[in-house]
Amino acid sequence: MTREPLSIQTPFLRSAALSANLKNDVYLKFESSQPSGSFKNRGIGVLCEEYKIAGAKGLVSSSGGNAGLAVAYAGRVLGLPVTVMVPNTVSEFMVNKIKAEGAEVRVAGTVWDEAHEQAVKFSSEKNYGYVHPFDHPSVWRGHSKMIEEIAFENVKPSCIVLSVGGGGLLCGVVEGLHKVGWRDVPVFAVETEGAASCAAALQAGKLITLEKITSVAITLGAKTVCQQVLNWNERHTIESILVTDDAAIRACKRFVDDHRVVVEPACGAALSAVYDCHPQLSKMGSVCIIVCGGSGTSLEQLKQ
Ligand code: PLV
Repeated sequence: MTREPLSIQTPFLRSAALSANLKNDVYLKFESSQPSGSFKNRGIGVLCEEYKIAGAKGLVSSSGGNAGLAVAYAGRVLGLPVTVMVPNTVSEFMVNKIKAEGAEVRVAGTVWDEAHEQAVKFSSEKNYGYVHPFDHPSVWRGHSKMIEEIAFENVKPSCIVLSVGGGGLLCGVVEGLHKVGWRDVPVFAVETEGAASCAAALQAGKLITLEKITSVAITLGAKTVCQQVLNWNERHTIESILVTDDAAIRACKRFVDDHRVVVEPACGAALSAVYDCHPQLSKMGSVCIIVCGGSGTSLEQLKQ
């Protein structure tokens, strides 16, 4: 192999199990197949390469886990040192994966927002490029490519279902829909009840900062979504769906049986909206779920 790819084209398949369950075609975009196990490789790969070209000495990120793992991966491929700030909710299982990519991991605070503050400070002290996990145009541009890949398959779903943390995936997907001329394809933005910063912002029409995160889906746990979510909401149909932690975990387990892939509850949130035939989806035709993935959950944790 020459240089390892920063991200790859992922499989796009119809799910027999989910289609039979919903009584409509359900397609899956397997972002769980990216090198670090989540869609993050796409946008973060783009941003890290830009920093490398601009001459950054290193990279620093703040993360609920997956963004950090994607930065660690990109840093190793690009030959840049990486420091990842994580809240203390991130499991040892995940911390070890980030370290295995050669990055330094520092625990900073109890939620992602606190780790973010530390990482911004660190980046200016050390002259490292700060890799924001969701609020950066290059990150959105990188994520948007997954929609171009779907359009290339000549399947136009009637809607997209995805999970929302800080909204980077959502902004990238909507950008991609506009790029391929699918402005009429609505997006269902799924969150768990204890991490519903997107639902709050969409309802209020302005950014709302949650007091705390109470969901097990820690990688959905940004207390405020990015402003770009509200900007897109003025030009694109975005509907919010809330699910329980239990439903998200149940969906992860069913997904292991149906598709032999372990994903995090963050991804289980989007899957559960379809497994549980959410009423908002009943008025739609075919559905495409972005299987955003996530490397932070072991099979053992899912069972517990
Ligand atoms: N996770 C971010 C933010 O965490 C992180 O640092 O890893 N699905 C998975 C598996 C994720 O890891 C994330 C984000 C999302 C969905 C949501 O993506 P977003 O933040 O772009 O909406 C606090």
